[in-house]
Amino acid sequence: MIARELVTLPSYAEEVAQGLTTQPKSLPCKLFYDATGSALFEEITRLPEYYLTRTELEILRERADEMASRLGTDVTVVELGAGTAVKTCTLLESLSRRQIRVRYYPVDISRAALHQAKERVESRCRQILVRPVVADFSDGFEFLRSIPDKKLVAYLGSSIGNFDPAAAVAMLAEINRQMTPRDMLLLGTDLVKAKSMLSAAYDDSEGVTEQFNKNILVRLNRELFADFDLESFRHVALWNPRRSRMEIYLESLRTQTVDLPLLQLRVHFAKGERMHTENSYKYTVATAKCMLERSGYVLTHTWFDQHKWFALHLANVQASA
Ligand code: AVJ
Repeated sequence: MIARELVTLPSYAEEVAQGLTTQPKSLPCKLFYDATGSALFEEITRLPEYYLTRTELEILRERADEMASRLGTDVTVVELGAGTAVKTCTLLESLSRRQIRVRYYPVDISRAALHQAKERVESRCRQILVRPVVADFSDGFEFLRSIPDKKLVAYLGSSIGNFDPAAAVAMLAEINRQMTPRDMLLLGTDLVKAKSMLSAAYDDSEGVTEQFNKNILVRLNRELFADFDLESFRHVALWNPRRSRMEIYLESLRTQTVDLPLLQLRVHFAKGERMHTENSYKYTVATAKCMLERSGYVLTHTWFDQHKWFALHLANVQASA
């Protein structure tokens, strides 16, 4: 027996209850990123099949000088979801060759990641001022207003891919409202490509993505005292061409009932029933351009890697009528 009144429910409890009692069942993908999940994602980024991180880094490295010259001088870089700032370093170095002082504001919810970001950038580049910002995007982007200078707001890694088109536009528009007319946006999007390559990226041969997906269940077992049997679910990654997205599920291998005592919930799963855990949208230049225009930006340039697997889009703020 668990003394319910002694346990504080995690903030996501209501969302989980919602997702498990709605058909088809789903869990919010933000639950992936506890300490274990963040480490597993880091591992994913190093997998041979997961081309995204490596490819984006390659574009940033090879085109850093060109990007810097398009940004002009006196630009301050604000990176949303910066993590440990592995990718932005080369761009910052290019900028610091062109201007006297470069300010870099890595923004993340993880204080620990930001600490590493500061150490990394400062050790590589002494003339860069690092000002970490701890912020949760669900609280909005008002902090952008308090950052002076001309800003480049970078949102990399195909993180935008987790949002449905309407939510992506809403978020980019919300960022746009906090920007000044001379600010710019650098957006990383994964691109539509052969299904076989997409499937491999989200269902790797070492099973790291499966572990990453199932870590949600491990977390609910630990934090909500749920009794998900990990062996009774399998990882499924499907390409949905109509909606241009990879869909990630946990599929029940048998008829089963899962108990979530803290939510006072018993959830029934049919054999073969799929619980949705994540979408990862893939763009074309046309669909990315459309998304940017609907959110108040003008696309000015897109950089690709040699295979056109990934894209980095530079956009200006639309002049208001
Ligand atoms: C962190 C959202 C960019 O969609 O590729 C990787 C997450 N999920 N493998 C992605 C993820 C499964 C990743 N993003």
